[in-house]
Amino acid sequence: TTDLKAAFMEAIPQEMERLKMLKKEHGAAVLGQVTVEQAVGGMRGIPALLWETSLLDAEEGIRFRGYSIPELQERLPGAKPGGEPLPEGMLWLLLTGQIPTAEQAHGVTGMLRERSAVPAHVQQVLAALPSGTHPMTQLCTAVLALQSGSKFAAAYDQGVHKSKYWEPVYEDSMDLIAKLPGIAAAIYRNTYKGGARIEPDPSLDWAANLAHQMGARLAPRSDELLCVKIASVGSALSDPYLSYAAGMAGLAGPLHGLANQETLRWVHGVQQELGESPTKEQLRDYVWATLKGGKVVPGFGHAVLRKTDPRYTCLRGFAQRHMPEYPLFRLVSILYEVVPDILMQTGKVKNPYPNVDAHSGVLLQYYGITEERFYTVLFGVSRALGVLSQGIWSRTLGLPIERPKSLTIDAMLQHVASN
Ligand code: FCX
Repeated sequence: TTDLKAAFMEAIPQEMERLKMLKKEHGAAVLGQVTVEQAVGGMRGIPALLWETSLLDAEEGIRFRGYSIPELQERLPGAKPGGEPLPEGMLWLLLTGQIPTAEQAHGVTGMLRERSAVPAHVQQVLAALPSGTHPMTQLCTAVLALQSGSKFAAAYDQGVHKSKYWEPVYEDSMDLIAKLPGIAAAIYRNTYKGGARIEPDPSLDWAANLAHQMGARLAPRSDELLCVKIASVGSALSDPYLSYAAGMAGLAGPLHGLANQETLRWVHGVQQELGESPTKEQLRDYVWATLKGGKVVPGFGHAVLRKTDPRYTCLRGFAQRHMPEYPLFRLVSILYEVVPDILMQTGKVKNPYPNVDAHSGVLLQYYGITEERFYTVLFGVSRALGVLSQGIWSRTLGLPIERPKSLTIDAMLQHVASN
């Protein structure tokens, strides 16, 4: 079948059986212990959540349904033959666990196109926001404005049986994914191009239409760039709109989702102070000055990874293929040689290597998307494929409300004393 919903429905019985077996045969098994350091350290590394669409290993990097990023670049159908993977193919894989054929990926393109119109009231809400509103705030606002159309919220009000939750959650998720390019483009046009809208082009796929509606198709490869970028929360029965908006708000911190803008600002600071091609010595001094100023070097480090982020390597490969002489790319390459040693010398940075944010802005700048405060919206659009796919599975499998336990310091001290 080229129908994603039918393929998903085919995958449900086996996945439900696997979960039932896991709970029945291993429900009492211990996954690990939790230390005080983890509890006060951001719950780092505590195995406490079922998440099927991706798995992040500190050494191995990220795998989506078992495939590494290079494997996906090889196996997933391209926007163009031999080109970067179509995000629609990624969505098919994340939801069904199967690598799609080109026909199946194009079937998703058509299905999303039918759902892609952004309601007028959402455009009006965006236009009413004060100029200067951060693009990520605009994205959350637009998604919440869409929530009035949630099919899950309506079905729940009408008393839908819990075994049927998955269907309106699926519909909401596809409706939302389909509308994100139009919403992101409206935010970009309102914020940076005076609001003049560009209508979607029905001949284009999901990511190409994002570039088209942004007016960012300055170079033939900018669609492919968005493909490569895009292809990387609802237990309380919040519908997909509320859940996704909550996740995006949580993402929008400078240490995480906004790190891509922070990195570009920092690199522009290097260029302003040291010119286009600083020496390694000058860069070392600049990095130490950043650290002595009590600031982090954006684009380096990671809460889980303990090696160079495979997303960085993927974007670096794209740059080497398409913009090897671009000064900003060459500067980022030299930083890759200089920064890790310094971070290692601090003795406290657990992962001194670059993450995706050290490279994402370079490519966007090259293709003329120079407004770094918009970058996190592109991350938000890409993350929708994974988080909404998992959200559909969580409701399908009937996973209960998530509630990790919190303790006071006294309660921790009592717990330690009694063990
Ligand atoms: N520059 C300077 N100091 C850094 C650092 C960096 N790039 N990365 C970590 N450190 C510091 C931490 O600030 C902490 O210092 P402290 O003890 O004085 O508070 C110490 O090293 C130990 O932190 P560590 O355990 O290595 O890292 P955390 O898990 O606490 O934090 C992030 C991980 C990603 C938040 C951290 O590496 C950082 O701030 N990086 C810069 C921002 C960035 O690039 N974020 C993107 C993350 C990632 F790409 C993603 O969002 O997917």
